[in-house]
Amino acid sequence: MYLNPLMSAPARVVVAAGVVLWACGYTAGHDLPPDWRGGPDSTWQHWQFPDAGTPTGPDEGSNPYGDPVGTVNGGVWHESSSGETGLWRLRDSQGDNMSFDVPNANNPAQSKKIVHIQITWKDFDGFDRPVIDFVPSGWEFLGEVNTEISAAWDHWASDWLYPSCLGEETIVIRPGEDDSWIDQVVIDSQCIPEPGSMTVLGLAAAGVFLARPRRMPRP
Ligand SMILES: [Ca+2]
Ligand SMILES: [Ca+2]
Repeated sequence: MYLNPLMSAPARVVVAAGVVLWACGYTAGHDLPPDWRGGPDSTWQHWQFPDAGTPTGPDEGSNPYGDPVGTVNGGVWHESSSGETGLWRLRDSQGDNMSFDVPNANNPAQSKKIVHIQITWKDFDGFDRPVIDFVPSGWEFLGEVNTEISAAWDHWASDWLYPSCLGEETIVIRPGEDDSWIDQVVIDSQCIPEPGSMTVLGLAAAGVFLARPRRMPRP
């Protein structure tokens, strides 16, 4: 369930309680949130593809900065496969892909953006792990972890860094060399201070401190 920031406070509490109860059963292997989820200037959104319509809004998540939008361009939807439900097959031969527009905090004090992307994909003969592209480009790949969920399905988490705090980015998922089957996509984002600027501020503060107590002794 996606929490609308404009929802009344009591309604948000009721919906949030329901999400917590439901999420307890779901998080095993499928949603492994980064430890900064819920922190300042962060968003998260979870698409599960429960029906054949293009997904638009996420199925759950929280984004105070706007409405995230998912779009499937081409693709073939399947109700279930090898124990997972609601899947998109992205065909390499047809140029299928899915894209996700994620609004973010527009906070000039924060100078970098980190994005954590989780994709559950079918690791099976004839299928490939999908590929991630960004609009705009220029993202630095930080690292990844791929975990087996079952004989057919894997969970792939990757982290990416952008050198400024963008107000919105688009994440494009397309097939690898063969077709890719996608069960779910979870995107977390956070604007963070640039470590370099923190260092400069820290050094400046130290300089003030060191410069202050110098006083010539009186003759
Ligand atoms: Ca699904
Ligand atoms: Ca596998």
